[in-house]
Amino acid sequence: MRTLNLGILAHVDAGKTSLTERLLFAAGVIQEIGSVDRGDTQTDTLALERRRGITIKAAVASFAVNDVAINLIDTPGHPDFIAEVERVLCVLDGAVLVISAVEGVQAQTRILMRALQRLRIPTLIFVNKIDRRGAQSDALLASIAERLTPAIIAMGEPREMGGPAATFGAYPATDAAFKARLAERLADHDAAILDAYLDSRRRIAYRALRLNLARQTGQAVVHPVFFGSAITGAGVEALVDGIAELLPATGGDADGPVSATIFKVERGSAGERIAFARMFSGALHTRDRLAIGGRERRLTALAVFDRGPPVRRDQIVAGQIGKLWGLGDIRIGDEIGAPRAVASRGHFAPPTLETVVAPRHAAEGRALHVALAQLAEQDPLIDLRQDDVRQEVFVSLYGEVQKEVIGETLVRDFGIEVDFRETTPLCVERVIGSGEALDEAPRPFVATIGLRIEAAPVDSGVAFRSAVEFRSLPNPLQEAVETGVRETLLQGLHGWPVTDCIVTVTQSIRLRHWATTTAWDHRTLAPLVLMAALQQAGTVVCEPIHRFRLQAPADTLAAILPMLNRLLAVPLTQEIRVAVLDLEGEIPAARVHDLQIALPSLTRGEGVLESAFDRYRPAPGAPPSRPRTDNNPLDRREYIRRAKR
Ligand SMILES: Nc1nc2c(ncn2[C@@H]2O[C@H](COP(=O)(O)OP(=O)(O)OP(=O)(O)O)[C@@H](O)[C@H]2O)c(=O)[nH]1
Ligand SMILES: [Mg+2]
Repeated sequence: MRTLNLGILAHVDAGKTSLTERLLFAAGVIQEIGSVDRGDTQTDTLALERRRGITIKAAVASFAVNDVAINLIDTPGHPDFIAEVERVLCVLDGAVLVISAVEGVQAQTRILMRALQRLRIPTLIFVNKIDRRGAQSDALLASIAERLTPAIIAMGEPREMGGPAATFGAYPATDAAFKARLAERLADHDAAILDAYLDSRRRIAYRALRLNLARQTGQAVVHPVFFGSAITGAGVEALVDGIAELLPATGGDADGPVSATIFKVERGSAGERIAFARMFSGALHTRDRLAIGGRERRLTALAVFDRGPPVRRDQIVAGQIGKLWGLGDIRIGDEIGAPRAVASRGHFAPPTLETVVAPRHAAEGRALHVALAQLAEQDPLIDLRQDDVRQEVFVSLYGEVQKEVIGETLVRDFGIEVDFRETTPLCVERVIGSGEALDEAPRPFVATIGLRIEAAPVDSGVAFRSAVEFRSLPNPLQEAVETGVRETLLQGLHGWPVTDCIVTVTQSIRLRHWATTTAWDHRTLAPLVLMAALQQAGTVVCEPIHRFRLQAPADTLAAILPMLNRLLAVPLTQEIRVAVLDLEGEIPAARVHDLQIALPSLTRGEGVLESAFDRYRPAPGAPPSRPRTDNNPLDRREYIRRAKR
């Protein structure tokens, strides 16, 4: 049996969880349709999800169509939980991007589509909520073509939109106009179809076009569009047929070398760690011994998703998704067996906010740390930073909703009440020019290191190179220098992560006491040299900026503008259409929440705000700084004193 691992992605509230429920019902996996509003769906199972009516964690459910086993992965749409989507992307064979027929293309829709395209994930588009008043079809198709991708083909059209009787009619094979549109679309990426299309004497068989459509959809160069309603079920059957016909199910090589990726980790009722794995090749069996991250682990139990909830099995094979027990401290992103060439990280912007978490009862400091570490293992982007001097824990964040969820989880799952300090932006430091420094075996180090740091293009990250001969800097010592360099770059001249730069080892001299030279000397000296080079180069602190879109009654503009001004937001374009204001602009990430809170009273409760990270921009005024939590390589004497301890 072939398998299709299918992600359901969309802007918040577009109807992913409702659609997942519908698909499971249509396939006969569930006998009754659960509802997000009642809190009894298959995939929103956490108490917090049910109470808030939003998805927080990605969840898997499975069904079968013909000979294809489909694992649906329902993902959260709220931008605060984008990290969940990030991890899922690397295990998908295909995706359904859901768009609300009423709200249309939204901020997150664009961000998701960009990621899907970058990764070439075959994607169908499902326009949901055609039963709701204000639902659109032609205008929406035009907007999808303009704002997402022109490479779309509507597979049918909605009828009686805007009410419960709305249906979807797929274009039949006999529809000449559809056939012509299909041929034209496919001709963009297929020379044979282009030739036939241009030659009016030749006719292309409809079946050949459909096969070609499946091929091009599988290559992610064309995106078929369906319409329907997750609530009434309209169009869902056509979508299921489309999924089975047009998205590429994989067999995978069950006899090949083992290759699997962990995309989710949760804790079982007894506190045991359970890893969700997607098998790309080979097979795993219970009691197998696996090497993970240099350590041997024994797989004690496994369960495979198979037409419904996961079932205990002895083996999991290529293509499948399953739950694995017994793998110790396994983490999200870990790979079992042969590593895959695809980078599995960094499709979306990193968190741009940070807050301090403090236990309400001082005695729970230790317990809080353990609890947060456990949350961080389920969510690698909850980046913990411990300030030993002030005894504080910093947590990086996407937004206020995520902060609330962390707070509620700590109470519910760990019984720890916490307070959050004010949320502050997570800035970055960009290198301005270039700088170079050399330290020749300063006491107490038995090592000589020269380093150069220079600016690199935006978004290129940190590159580390060596310009010295292998003989004077053998691998273990080079790795020690690199570790020291990378750790130092987490807190630059002003305490923020330094990004987009190239660090080069320019000197490393063999000393007389070579034999005693250790990795410790290299690792510990490197930060001092790097900071000296960085001071020479200089950095500029950049703050995260969001792009926002605000829709509100036109007559509220006069109330909105002063508020934008106060929050340092800059309107870029504004348009008024039929008494509705549509305003786009930029706003510092740390102010988005204030705007969200102020909006209802400014707009009689009718304002709608969407925002998404756009870029980092130099912070105005004196550069903001962040207290250091490392040994402070900017203070040489103090650093050496602490390092020696
Ligand atoms: N009228 C109508 N309402 C819908 C439809 N699909 C979903 N809804 C409603 O829209 C709201 C959001 O639905 P969800 O299924 O939770 O949306 P979601 O995309 O999973 O939301 P997140 O996971 O939080 O991003 C709920 O109140 C649903 O009842 C639809 O086709 N028609
Ligand atoms: Mg949902």
